[in-house]
Amino acid sequence: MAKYYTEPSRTFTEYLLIPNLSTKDCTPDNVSLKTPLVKFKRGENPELSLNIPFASAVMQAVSDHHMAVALARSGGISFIFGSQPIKEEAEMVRKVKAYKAGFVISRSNLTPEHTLKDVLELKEKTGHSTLAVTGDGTAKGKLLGIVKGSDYRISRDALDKPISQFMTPFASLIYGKQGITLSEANDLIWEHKINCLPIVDEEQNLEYLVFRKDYEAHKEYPNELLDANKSYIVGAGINTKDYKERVPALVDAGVDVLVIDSSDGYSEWQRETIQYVKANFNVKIGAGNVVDREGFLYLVESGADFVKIGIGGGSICITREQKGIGRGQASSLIEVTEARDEYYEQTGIYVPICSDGGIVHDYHITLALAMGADFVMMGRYFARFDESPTRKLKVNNNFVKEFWGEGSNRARNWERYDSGGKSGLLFEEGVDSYVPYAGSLRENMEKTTSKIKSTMCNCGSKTIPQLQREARITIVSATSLVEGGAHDVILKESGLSGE
Ligand code: MZP
Repeated sequence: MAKYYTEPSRTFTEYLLIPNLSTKDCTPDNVSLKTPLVKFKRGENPELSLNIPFASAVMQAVSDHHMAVALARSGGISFIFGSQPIKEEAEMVRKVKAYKAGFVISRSNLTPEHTLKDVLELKEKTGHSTLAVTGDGTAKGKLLGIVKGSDYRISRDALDKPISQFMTPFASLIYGKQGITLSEANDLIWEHKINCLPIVDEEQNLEYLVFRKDYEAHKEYPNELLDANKSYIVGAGINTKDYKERVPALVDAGVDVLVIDSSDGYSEWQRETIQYVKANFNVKIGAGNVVDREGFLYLVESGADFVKIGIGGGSICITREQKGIGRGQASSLIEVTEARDEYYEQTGIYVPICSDGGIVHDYHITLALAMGADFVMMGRYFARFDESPTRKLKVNNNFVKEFWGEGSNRARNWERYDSGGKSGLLFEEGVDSYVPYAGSLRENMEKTTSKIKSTMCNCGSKTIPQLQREARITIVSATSLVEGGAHDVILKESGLSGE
């Protein structure tokens, strides 16, 4: 006979947090959202942590290199989508790792033989008023000079005047040497009252440009998630089919952490993939998705560095309708957390849990953390922002962004849903949709994190581990759900509400 669960499968909306005593020092400014990304032994620190508990979903419509830079800047991590050719995924990872906060690869370059006309044309095309002059006209060529607006006078200089006659030559330039830190570069910028500092290597080849205005912007991101070389931390999705080719390419591109992206991770294919990666590479790997203790322990014993929880709860997901498998996200999380905590108790190894999918309201994130998740993965949430890779359109007079599931015909990510046998998507498990456009990632995340911190203060918690230990959570009855929103009043329009 089949096993029957006595408890129904529940979602976040069915729960609420009950406040604990808020001590006077428990203010949002004192709350830390730092959280482990990969497993660690009791008493040790995880090798990778997040500064905020946010990961963007392994989806074509969400996580490319632009999203990865924007999210790492704010302290979270993106997992670049794996449903693309290996070379292209590796290239996206490489772009994130090459992106140095405040150090930009020069995008407007000419040679000394080019003319003032070329300068004006390039300036018009790119909008850049500072141009690098290199031996071969490339971004990494030997730096021979810089051209800025004050080096020429359009009214006096002939358009065919060669750059060599009016550029500021290398001998007169203030420059930084390879390896200089951003704050040292900034000191030079201030000391010499310049707006742009070129950085060169030992052979005088141009590495980067540092701009005064970028440094100011950089200072506004105190939570940046950086590696030891000051590059942004980035993750990437893999599957259990082509991992022997995909993983070496991603590791070569500098990926920090991998995740096996699958709608059902409780499989021998995941075990084989994890074991292959562990045996051949020194890179962290998460696995999933699972929704129960058995699935969790199977992946942990296979060597997973973190485990992703959730089947069928994603906003674009129709797996439950199509196949009748899945579980309410809250129920999954509660059971897996119990298994994780027991495992920690017995072995001294803490395995972070990622709650993936089904976050609709900001408070769901706090609930997920209180229920034991160490971080959440979101698709819909991030798809709404400027930084997501999809088109912004106007539909019925409202701005929207495109958002489609990995199991939709549009993404054709059959590896994520494959259960062995013949390849190909025989039926869809996801939809193609729009989400309301919401503006910039940064502004939205500031609002969301301030809500999380505020709720944590209500719960008397200054850290996520404390919230996980001390939160008190209640189920809400169907009737009291009504009481949760505004009710029995006639609402006026308010610019202050909304997620
Ligand atoms: P959400 O944050 O949009 O609710 O959910 C995002 C999650 O849904 C992803 O991280 C992934 O686990 C899952 N997903 C992605 N595509 C599909 C699909 O096409 C899907 N069914 O379920």
